Order: sequence, then C-alpha cells, then structure tokens
Amino acid sequence: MASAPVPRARSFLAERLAAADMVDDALDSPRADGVSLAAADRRGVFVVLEGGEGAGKTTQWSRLADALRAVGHDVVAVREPGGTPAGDAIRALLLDPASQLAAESEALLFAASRAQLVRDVIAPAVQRGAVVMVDRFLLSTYAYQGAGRGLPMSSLRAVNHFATGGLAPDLTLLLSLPLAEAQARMHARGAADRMEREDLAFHERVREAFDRAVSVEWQAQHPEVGPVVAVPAEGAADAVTGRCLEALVARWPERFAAAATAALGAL
Ligand code: Z5A
Repeated sequence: MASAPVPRARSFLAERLAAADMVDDALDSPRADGVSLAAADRRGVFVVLEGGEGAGKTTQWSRLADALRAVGHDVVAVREPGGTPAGDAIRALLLDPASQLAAESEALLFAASRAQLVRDVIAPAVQRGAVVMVDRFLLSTYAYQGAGRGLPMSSLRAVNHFATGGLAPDLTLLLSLPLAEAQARMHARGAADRMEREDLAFHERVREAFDRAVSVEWQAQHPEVGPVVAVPAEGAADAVTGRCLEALVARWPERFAAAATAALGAL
C-alpha cells in the first residue's frame, strides 16, 4: 500500500520568515502604548532624503525643513542613524573609525536605531499631522549593507520589517550626483567617518543600488521602501532645493503648493 505523502520540510529560512510574519502581525495591531503604525492612521506625511555621501542630502534636508516651517508647516526633521538618545549613541558607535563591527552587527545597529526612531519620533509625528523629514532610512540599509557589504536582502528585509513595524515612507527623494563629483565635495569637506573610509568599489556598489531603486520594477518588488523619485543634485544648492520642492508639490499639490511658491520666490 502506498504511504501518504510526507509534507516537505520547510527550510530554515522559511521558518524564520514565518516567525517574522507573526511578529509583524503583532506590530500591525493596535499597540498598548497608543502608537499605531498602520498607514490608515497617518495624518501627516513621511518624506525621506537619500543618496550616496556627498550628494547634498543633509544640506537639502535642512533647507527644505526651513522652507516648509517658514510658511507654517509643522516639520519634524531627524537623521539616521540617530534622532533619539539611544540612536545618537548607536550613531557614535557606527561612525567611529575605531569601531570593529561585523557586517551583521552593523546592520542590526542601524535597524535598532531605526526601531527607536520610528516609535519615539516618526510614528507619533505622522499621526499628529506633521511633515516628517528623515535624512536616510531603509533604502540606505539596502544600498550600504545589502549592495555594499553583500548581506542577504531577505535577512535585511525581515530585520527591518521588525524594526519599522511596516511603516514605509510616503516619498523618498533620491539625490543623484555622479560619484566623482560627490567624492570631490567630500574631499573638500575633509575628515571621513568609518563608512566613508570604504574603498571606491564599495561606494560604486552603493551608488548602483541607489540607481536601481529608481526603477518602477524595483519599487514594485520593494513596497516597504515606498515610492522613490530621483532628484538631480548637480548645480547650486538653491537649484536643488527648487527641484526637491517641485517633487513634493507633484506628490501633494494641495499640501505644498503654497510653500513651494513662497520658497521658490525667496530663493
Ligand atoms: N548608513 C548605512 O550604512 N546604513 C543605513 O541604514 C543608514 C546609514 C541609515 C551616515 O553618515 C552613514 O551611515 C552614511 C551611510 C551610512 N555613510 N556613508 N558613507 P552621515 O549621516 O554622517 O553622512 P551622510 O548621510 O553620508 O551625509 P554626508 O556625508 O554629509 O553627505 P550628504 O548629506 O549627501 O551631503 P551634505 O553634507 O549635504 O554635503 C556634503 C558637502 O557638499 C558639504 O560640504 C556641503 O556644503 C557641500 N554641498 C552640498 N550641496 C552642494 C551643492 N549643491 N553644491 C556644492 N557643494 C554642495
């Protein structure tokens, strides 16, 4: 008599991902601390600035926050890693050239800083209706720890879903600048941190990963990153700010048209 088919054993990875899904379910449910991470609870907007080092993200993050505040928007601007006391301590460890970190430890530390920032700052601010502007987020992990360090994307995705509770940016502005120009800006600025000291091949892999994230196909496969639009970062800072504002207006015409008109007039 033929025996009943034996169910195929699930792989170790599949078991781990199933376990991660169970945790995600718990995070997507209403939380005892009142911080809901569900998309339906958002009154504000969650905008991320991304790009390789030297592209001018931090400059634009600060200029955009100022421009939006000047016309009355409630803006919360934070950077990754950091933005909370725990995150700032993690940042110091991650960027210190003296830190000896395995790639896996590095990825987990970025995720730990992100988890704290989401719960303490981003989710509450988006819920109350603020414009939340974050200098780097999940896409940086995919570019630096995924493409740069070569860590498996499935692991980065699972760990970061746990860290973010499924909270995805509403829009990422990806500042795009030729690598040589970005590096010239960094050399002009001086002193390099632990990540910036990586070799050119590392930074080229990071750059290619950011470039891939602009495609419709890549974004369809990575809904956890949210929509990504490329913003050319060449030229004077004023011109780049203008392009960033245009991208915000294209995504949210009613919310940002007045701010953009005022800011563009003042540039
Ligand atoms: N990282 C990671 O590996 N994984 C992750 O998940 C996350 C981060 C979240 C954070 O370092 C490091 O962590 C980062 C990625 C990694 N490392 N790297 N390499 P950070 O926060 O200290 O640094 P950064 O995010 O890379 O920013 P940056 O180095 O300061 O670059 P930037 O923000 O793109 O550029 P900037 O500071 O605005 O400008 C750089 C210089 O160019 C400065 O002197 C400006 O005055 C100048 N600049 C800016 N705009 C212009 C224009 N338009 N023209 C001329 N000059 C300009």
